[in-house]
Amino acid sequence: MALPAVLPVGVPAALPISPQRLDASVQEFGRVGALPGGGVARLALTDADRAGRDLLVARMRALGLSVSVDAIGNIFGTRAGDGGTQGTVMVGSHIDTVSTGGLYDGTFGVLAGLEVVATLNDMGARTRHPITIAAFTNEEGARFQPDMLGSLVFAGGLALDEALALRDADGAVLGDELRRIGYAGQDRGPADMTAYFELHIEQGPVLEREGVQIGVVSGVQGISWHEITVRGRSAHAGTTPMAMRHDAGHAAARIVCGAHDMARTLGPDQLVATGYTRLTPNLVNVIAQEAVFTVDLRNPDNAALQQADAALLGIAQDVATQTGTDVTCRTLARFDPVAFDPACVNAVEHTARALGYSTRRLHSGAGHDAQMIARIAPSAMIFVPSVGGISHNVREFTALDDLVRGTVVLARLVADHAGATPA
Ligand code: HGY
Ligand code: MN
Ligand code: MN
Repeated sequence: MALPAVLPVGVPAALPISPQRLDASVQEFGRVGALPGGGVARLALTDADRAGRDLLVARMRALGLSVSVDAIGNIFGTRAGDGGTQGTVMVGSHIDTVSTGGLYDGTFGVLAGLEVVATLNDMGARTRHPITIAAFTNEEGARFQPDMLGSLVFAGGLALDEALALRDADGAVLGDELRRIGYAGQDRGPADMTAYFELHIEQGPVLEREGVQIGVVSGVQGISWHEITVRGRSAHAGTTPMAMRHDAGHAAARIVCGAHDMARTLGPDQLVATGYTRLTPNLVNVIAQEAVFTVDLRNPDNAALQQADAALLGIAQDVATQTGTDVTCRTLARFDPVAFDPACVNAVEHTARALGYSTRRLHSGAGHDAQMIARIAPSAMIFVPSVGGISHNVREFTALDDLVRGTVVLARLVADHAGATPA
């Protein structure tokens, strides 16, 4: 969509969002699931997540939004348009966090949406199309896999009953947890969307390193999560000759090192990480009988990512043979790279530049709900800098000025695409 050359009279280029109100929102949500040393832990569908959801619903209602919750627990707050329910402009992100979360990952995009609506309300502005703020369930995938679960189900990429049957590491069932916290909804989210814009912190070092104010996100790289289980044989660490050992802990370590060596051969775009490792019986003097661990592979090039997937499975098999263990691999998530809608990406870039902000295009290293919504609506993302490129860490930080700039860009995009007019 081309942006209006002439702004409607009474709708300023930079909508007057309130930095104080935005900062207060961020600090308020930072107290929900707050960790003693700073940061937050609101793992999906825990009591802390419920508290965040309850606060969000209350804030949406206070802004006069109509709130709906769908069957996977996605929350939608909608500001009606004059022209009926067609052509909704949706913004949003997620409010669940990893267990070492910061104040901004996901939550900032949802709170910026609230700030845009609050500003339009202050202005008495009307819009031709509805505006919906979305908070999607279990974006992080830290407790239930895959990640971006709520937006994936909303976009039709995963059957609801399959999602509801997912279990966490302790065996808790997603559907039971959703009912337990009171967010197993009956509603449906917006059916007809003009565009989806997600404002998010970059979570990497690029914008800060280059001194750029706004990231124009062209797309999201491919993601491949593997859970590998190695079965060996527990034995005494002091009496068992090395040649007789079937050491699952040793095999797991060799697979992880093999994965890192393999990634290096595929070039700097191939990323690899091991997030969790569980050994059984996990005792200092017992050779591990079982190791369960994850390997997170990412690459903007899908062919290279497929090559990495295949290579990882080969490494696991070879190590199993060499260590006399058994290995099985389970895919926890596999998403191809996604390119965002060119017109929406151009609108982000044009708007940010028209507002006088410096920009640069980049793809996202992290997964986001936008990559799922892109399946059903023209979508794009706006990044603001992360200090030190740190995220998924309680030290995550983005300066208020940067939060404000991102929110002003979001507000302009919403005003233009929803057809804002003064009272
Ligand atoms: O894993 C990711 O990239 C996202 O934080 N869920
Ligand atoms: Mn996020
Ligand atoms: Mn995250």
